[in-house]
Amino acid sequence: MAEEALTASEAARLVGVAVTTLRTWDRRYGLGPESRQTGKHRRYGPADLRRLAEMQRLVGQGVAPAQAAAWVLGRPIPAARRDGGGHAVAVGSAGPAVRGLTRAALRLDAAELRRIIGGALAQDGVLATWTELLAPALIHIGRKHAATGALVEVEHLISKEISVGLATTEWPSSAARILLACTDEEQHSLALEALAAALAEAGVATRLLGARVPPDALREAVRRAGPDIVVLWSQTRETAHVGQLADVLAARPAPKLVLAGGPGWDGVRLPEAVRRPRSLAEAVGLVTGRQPIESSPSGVRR
Ligand code: B12
Repeated sequence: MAEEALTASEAARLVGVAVTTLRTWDRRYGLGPESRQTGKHRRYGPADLRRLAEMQRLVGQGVAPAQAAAWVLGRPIPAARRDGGGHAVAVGSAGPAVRGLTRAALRLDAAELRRIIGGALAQDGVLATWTELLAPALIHIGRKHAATGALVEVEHLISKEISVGLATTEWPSSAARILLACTDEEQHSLALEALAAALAEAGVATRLLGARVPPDALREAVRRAGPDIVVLWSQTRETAHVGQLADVLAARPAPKLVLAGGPGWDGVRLPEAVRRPRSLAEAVGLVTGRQPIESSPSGVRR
């Protein structure tokens, strides 16, 4: 990116849009040069060019220009018309840390993602970082993806960086009596990775099998490891395989506690003995037995 200030047509050429588009973005969304020179032609500096390049990338991915401009300028995102409204990403009203992380993800800035995630984990610990920073950013990006069909590469990059950050938590030396697994074909493993890291931070070791654990493999892992506690994660209805919960409950010796985590289990009739934590804090509390935890009764869950 050029360091010297550029004219509108030079900036348009560099970013790869028509100069009329640049002027429209300025007039409609206030995406003009930040420092305005009175009496002279307005010049675009490096920060302006970076914003324009981000705007161009988002629009190129199918994000509505008004929404893209709001992302770039850090303003509340207007509701998208294309998704029927109401699914806009309200990143502008999120905390500055969530905004910073989300923006770094949108720019595909891996180094910044690693810096922010590593710094937050070191400073605030896993529980607070996941609950207040990582989960909100993921949910924002997920909504944006649902509204536009774009940003799959953004989801992949932030997921990878979150995994890397969570995996660097120090591992306890105690024997692992807890088994964490996603259900068959369930690729959403991050919440379980957060649980493993939060438990490690609390001094509790786990065996984390991760994504897509088929029924045979889960049965075998339970048979061989004989865990006291099993947590099965399902993110979507399609992967809420109640049979896998039944398999775990049928193991001998049976685990003392079986948890079903994730929104996939919502509205699904679960075996009576299964507990249903609703947050990372609740799951940590149930597993460690260290916090007074209120968990919903079993049966059909909402
Ligand atoms: C990252 C991501 C991915 C990554 C996953 C990487 C990884 N290693 O995990 C990748 C790119 C692989 C992926 C793939 C897919 N994804 Co995806 N993904 C997401 C995203 C952005 C975040 C997922 C996540 O980690 N969520 C965890 C937390 C942050 O969210 P949550 O579970 O809703 O949190 C609530 C509770 O669970 C609780 N909570 C939060 N944390 C914790 C922790 C614990 C321990 C507990 C107990 C509770 C708890 O609090 C929250 C509020 O109630 C979501 C968006 C979203 N809203 O989640 C989409 C999302 C889940 N994905 C979606 C889809 C459709 C897919 C795909 C099918 C896309 C495709 N067409 O290929 C595939 C494959 C899915 C499969 N078969 O498993 C949809 C699901 C829609 C649905 N309900 O059916 C979502 C919601 C995006 C969307 N809005 O469309 N995805």
